[in-house]
Amino acid sequence: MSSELHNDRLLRALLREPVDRTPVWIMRQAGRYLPEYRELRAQAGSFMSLCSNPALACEVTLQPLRRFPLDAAILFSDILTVPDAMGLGLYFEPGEGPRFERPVRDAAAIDALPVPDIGSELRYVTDAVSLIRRELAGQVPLIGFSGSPWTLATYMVEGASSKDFRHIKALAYDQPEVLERLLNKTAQAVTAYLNAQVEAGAQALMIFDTWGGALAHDAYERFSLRFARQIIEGLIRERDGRRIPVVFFTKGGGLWLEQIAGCGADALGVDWTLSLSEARRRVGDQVALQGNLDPSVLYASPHVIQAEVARVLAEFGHGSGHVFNLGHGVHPQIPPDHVAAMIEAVQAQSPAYHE
Ligand code: 1CP
Repeated sequence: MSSELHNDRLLRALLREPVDRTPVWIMRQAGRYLPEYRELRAQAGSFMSLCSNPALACEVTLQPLRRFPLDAAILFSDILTVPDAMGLGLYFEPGEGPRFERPVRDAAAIDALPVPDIGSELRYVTDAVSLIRRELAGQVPLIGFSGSPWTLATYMVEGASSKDFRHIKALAYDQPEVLERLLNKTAQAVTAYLNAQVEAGAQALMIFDTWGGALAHDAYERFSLRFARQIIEGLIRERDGRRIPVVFFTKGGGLWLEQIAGCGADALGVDWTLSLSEARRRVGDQVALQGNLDPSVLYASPHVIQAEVARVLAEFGHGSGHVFNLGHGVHPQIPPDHVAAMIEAVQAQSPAYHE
């Protein structure tokens, strides 16, 4: 595999090295807002049949790159493949989102869970990573990812998406050591999974802690951040002479930013609830920042989108260390033209911040 990378803006910005303009990619850039994705998914029959077939996962990964001049590809997969490989039985109820056949709610179920053998159970993911790398041919870097142990555990214990997290919170308060055993096992699986993605060709890694912001103050350190730190310590950080940057994203974690900045990641994802100027002031030179346009801005008209892009770029200000992104995933109802307007605005406006 040729290791030459023609566009390394993403990797450079994540390491706070100089760039000519701010790199941009979009969380959930491959997915339901794209008609070509909806068509392929209808043909494949289900979301999991896309994920588990490396050729289809590769095709879906590349779809947004054919439309937009993005600075990164992100593996098309899902965070819930890891608990699926631990035997929980992932399935998708049409229109309802992910579900597990066998949620784990007590010590006996948690202690019986295996740490999966990534090489066999998640071979379809690492095969997709190798194939995508080959097809990208150095056009842009490929981001691999996983969920954080806490975020994965919310689905593993609740058995589905949740608004109140009642089962996992009850477990956290009644039997914290049992929950810690689950998080520890999941952290081991996630570490092996991310390293397997690096070995297959992933050039940057992102850990999604989508539900970290649902935790109470001290509980965030105990049940989320600590395990993120443990994972990051165990990751392969260099490959083919290049550093593999790690992004850690706790949605709703703005209150704890200083604390999160010490987790060992090169960059932090930031949602739209705080300004990048404040975020930058609070983390200093410790980490780069990725974000943080409110995804709902993309419902507005292109001239408003341009103005909001201008605002986010100005909030970060001059110098490297910013990767432009939304503050969370793109919504399925967004017109692709509006995504194009956002990317064009970043390309047109950001060089001024790197002179
Ligand atoms: O076609 C469909 O109906 C499936 C929708 C879908 C898609 C497109 C799901 C089910 N997952 C994905 C892909 C996906 N999931 C990616 C692809 C790469 C990209 O282009 O960004 C990524 C990175 C994820 C990660 C993911 N899955 C997260 C963390 C990031 C985030 O958005 O917060 C979470 C929480 C999930 C769980 C999940 N999987 C799918 C859905 C609809 C959900 C969210 C359910 C919920 O809100 O609880």
